[in-house]
Amino acid sequence: MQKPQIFIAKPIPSEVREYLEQHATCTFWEKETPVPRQELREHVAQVEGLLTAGGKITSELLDAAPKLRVVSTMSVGYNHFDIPAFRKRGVIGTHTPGVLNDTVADLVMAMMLTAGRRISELDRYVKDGHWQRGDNESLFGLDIHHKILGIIGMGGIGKAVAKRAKFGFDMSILYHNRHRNPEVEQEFCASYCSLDELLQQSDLIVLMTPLTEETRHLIGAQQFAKMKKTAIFINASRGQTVDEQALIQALQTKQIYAAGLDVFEQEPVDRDNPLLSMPNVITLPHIGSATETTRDQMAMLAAQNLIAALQGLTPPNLIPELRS
Ligand code: 8YV
Repeated sequence: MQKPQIFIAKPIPSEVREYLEQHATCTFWEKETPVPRQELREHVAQVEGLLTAGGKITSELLDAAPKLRVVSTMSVGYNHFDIPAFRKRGVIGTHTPGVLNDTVADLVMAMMLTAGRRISELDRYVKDGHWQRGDNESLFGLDIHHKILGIIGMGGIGKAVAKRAKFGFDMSILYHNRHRNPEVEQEFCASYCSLDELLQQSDLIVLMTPLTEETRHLIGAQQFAKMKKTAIFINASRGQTVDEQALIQALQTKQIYAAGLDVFEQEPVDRDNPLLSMPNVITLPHIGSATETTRDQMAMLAAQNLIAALQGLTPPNLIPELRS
């Protein structure tokens, strides 16, 4: 049987390369910079399978790809896929849930601690030579242990955060989700509540919901107004789930205490974005899953999804909205 042609739009580890080469005729994009749009269009026009990571897969791109049967993204989020266009053309879409949960949850905990104990601000303070005898009280932060944590979006990553918070930091867990989850209620003594209740009662708020039309700007001025003045707000989902102007205002007017952000409405973030000059805001370049081990696992899973689908099997991680 002839091997299918595939295009891999992102550098991948050698074991994943070898795996793909066993099953397909591969064209690899070797550069770290994203494939320019026109080149991507030319490549997808030739292939049955595409392995990607974040560039938009639009209906216009699918139109340029008459042979394309499968698009596999090396990410859990798939908001860069035009799902109705996939459905209309019968193109299979897959993603990589699960393998990144612990790595992203670790980063969420790091952001909570960094924001609460002002770690990046005070690291700068020492390095810039401002530390003086007797200035200790002005350096106080907030505890995170024993606090109330509100998790918005209780999927795999939300659960990994709840586990750390409950068993590592003895926090009480509130959560808000599309569906109630009796398992997490039992495992982490988590309480399900409305979004408003969660915002009002939580000391730490972690936004982990996928980006959809329903969750775009889920957190805006009204929601920040409900939070405690001592609240720490963490976003490790997608920048567009938050109205960034409202977040900036909430921080400028001290409506909330601090924020930890791994994602922004525009990425890379504009250099004049006011968030970058706020000492109580942690700004990270979308590195939730960015460890070598986890990215390797994501690449392998994306490759396995792609090959399974091309072989006519049900891929392990079909995008939920594309399941028949
Ligand atoms: C990265 C992510 O954007 O998995 C996701 O949805 O946001 C991140 O892990 C992505 O995997 C980059 O390759």
